[in-house]
Amino acid sequence: MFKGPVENKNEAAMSELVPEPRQKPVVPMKPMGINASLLGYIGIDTIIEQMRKKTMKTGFDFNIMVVGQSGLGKSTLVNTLFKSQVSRKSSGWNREEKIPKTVEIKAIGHVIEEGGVKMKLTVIDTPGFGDQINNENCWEPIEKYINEQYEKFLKEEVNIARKKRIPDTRVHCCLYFISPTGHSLRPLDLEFMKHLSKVVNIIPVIAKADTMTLEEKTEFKQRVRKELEVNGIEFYPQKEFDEDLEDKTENDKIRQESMPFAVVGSDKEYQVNGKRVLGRKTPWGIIEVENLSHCEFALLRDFVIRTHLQDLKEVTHNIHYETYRAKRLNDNGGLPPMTVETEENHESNL
Ligand SMILES: Nc1nc2c(ncn2[C@@H]2O[C@H](COP(=O)(O)OP(=O)(O)O)[C@@H](O)[C@H]2O)c(=O)[nH]1
Ligand SMILES: [Mg+2]
Repeated sequence: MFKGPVENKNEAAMSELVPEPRQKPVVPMKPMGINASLLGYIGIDTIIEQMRKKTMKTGFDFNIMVVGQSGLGKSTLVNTLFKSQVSRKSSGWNREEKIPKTVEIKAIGHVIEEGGVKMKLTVIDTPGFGDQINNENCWEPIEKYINEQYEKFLKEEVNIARKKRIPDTRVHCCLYFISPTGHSLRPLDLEFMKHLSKVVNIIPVIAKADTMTLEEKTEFKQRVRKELEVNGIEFYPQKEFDEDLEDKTENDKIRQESMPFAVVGSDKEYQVNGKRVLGRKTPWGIIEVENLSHCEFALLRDFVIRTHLQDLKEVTHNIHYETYRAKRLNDNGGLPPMTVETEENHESNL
């Protein structure tokens, strides 16, 4: 049934490929009849499969930074997120340096593989943030780190013999941990998010949500959203980057209801109704971290990994990195920073 007309049509199209000179460019004729969809088939949809194969081969980088005061459960949450011991806690260098004196930034990379797709996940921990008596400007070392990654990428990009695939160390997402006080955000929180929301995708989370009652949690979430709005702080997903109505509808819901995700973290498993679940054991029972009626961890995980991972990467590249790049090239009189080798050189060259 299908074959005959298709072949005929192809022949017809072929004969048209030998046009008389100076005629209009050959446009495939409008297919007619029942096999219209087959006739017009070009194969553009196979790009999805091609992209999938490429991604499976090369894998991709995804870099998450966690920021917040010590003891808010950053390391625990990161472990929970990937159900593997990926953060600082696991590498055993937590013992001696209980509270580092200054903000240290540590990046630990792990390759995670699922369904044949490789993801090189790097978690950047910032122990020591906000732990000092005077926390003025404590966002600075973090901003510096983020900018250094943009600079690295930029240098690779403007290299004459540039790598086919530039290693991406740029921070795609910064989880900012808010203390579950039930009061308001602290000046430190506002300062950090105010400065950093311009250079990185910030996702605010309320830490240790199990320490609040349901009413306290709802109220605190509302208050945090209000305070962020009053202070003009834009968190991810930023309104201005919604691409279409579908994005807007989906993201509005996240912005107005889910944010900031009130999470509970744990890397311990318990037996609940015959199933092993990640949870926290308390005298009153087990808090299941992946149970939506217990906390919003699963929402956060789905948001970062399942629905917005690619978008986080794109906003980082198209907005934050682009802003950095334009500024750097401008400062450099329109020239790419090619001769610049180190950070010190770069400063003296400017
Ligand atoms: N109640 C409660 N405790 C938590 C939670 N997450 C972590 N903790 C505990 O808080 C302490 C500090 O956690 P850690 O992940 O090391 O915090 P970090 O300093 O921010 O990395 C540990 O004793 C954790 O077991 C949570 O969601 N709820
Ligand atoms: Mg930690």
